[in-house]
Amino acid sequence: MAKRLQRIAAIHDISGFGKCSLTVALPIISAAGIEVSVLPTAVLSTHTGGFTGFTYRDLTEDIQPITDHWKSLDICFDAIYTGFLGSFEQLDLVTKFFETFKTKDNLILVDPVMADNGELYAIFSPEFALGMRKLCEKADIIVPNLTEAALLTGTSYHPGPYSESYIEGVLKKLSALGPQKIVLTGVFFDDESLGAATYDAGSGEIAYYLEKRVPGYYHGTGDVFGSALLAAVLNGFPLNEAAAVAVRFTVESIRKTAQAGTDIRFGVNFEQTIPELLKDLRLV
Ligand code: PXL
Repeated sequence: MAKRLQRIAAIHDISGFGKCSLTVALPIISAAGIEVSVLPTAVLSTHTGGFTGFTYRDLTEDIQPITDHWKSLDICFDAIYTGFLGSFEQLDLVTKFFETFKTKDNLILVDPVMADNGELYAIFSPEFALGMRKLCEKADIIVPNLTEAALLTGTSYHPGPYSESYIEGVLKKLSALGPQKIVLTGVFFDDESLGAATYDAGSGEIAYYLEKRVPGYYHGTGDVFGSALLAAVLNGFPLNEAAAVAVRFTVESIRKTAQAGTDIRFGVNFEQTIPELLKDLRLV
């Protein structure tokens, strides 16, 4: 009998315009040969980063019925990938989802989307970070940026440049929360480059992968990164190599966007970079 496709559950919002969360996770992970079941937590007209007047249809009420229906169908997932979650109630419901679908063989990847550049996103209260920390405790892999890492570990945020000893301290504090594998984004040691650091608590290995920095702040890049990372992990890449694939994909998508001169709120040109991602993943 043919082996079934690997399958993940992606639990994020749908921001109709602006390329982030599900409109990024679904195409990237599907292109990498992995089936994506989507559990939308909210429908927005745009993401909340830099737009005003966006609509926000909360779907909290649907999360448990969707969980129950999927369970009744005996569906299983090779990974569960969560991103932007809008409330404490959603954090609790996603915890229940983990309890329902976690097995000894699958993995939970939590991207604790809540902050960047030293600041919480406007819609979150400081207490939300504590709830997100609890969710991270249940993950196998977490993918915070340095602002989120500070919030999760209850330490103050430093804008960088960083030293290796500082980054290693952050990685170990994050792993002490529970996850075996940490991928920290927004790491840089000088103004020329930018990338990610990884820590595998099982092997004790710490690795860095940096690329030449493209100036400017582009929205949705955390989701582009997280989706490519998960695609690489599920395609058998070790954590440090998966992070390298994700950095290359994200930076190249940003580079294409910078060349096109698009509004930075509109997301990055990941679509045009998918062929390079598939080569990097050795799928073509
Ligand atoms: O890319 C993260 C993200 C996802 N979803 C929504 C957001 C953001 C970041 O601002 O606003 C709705």
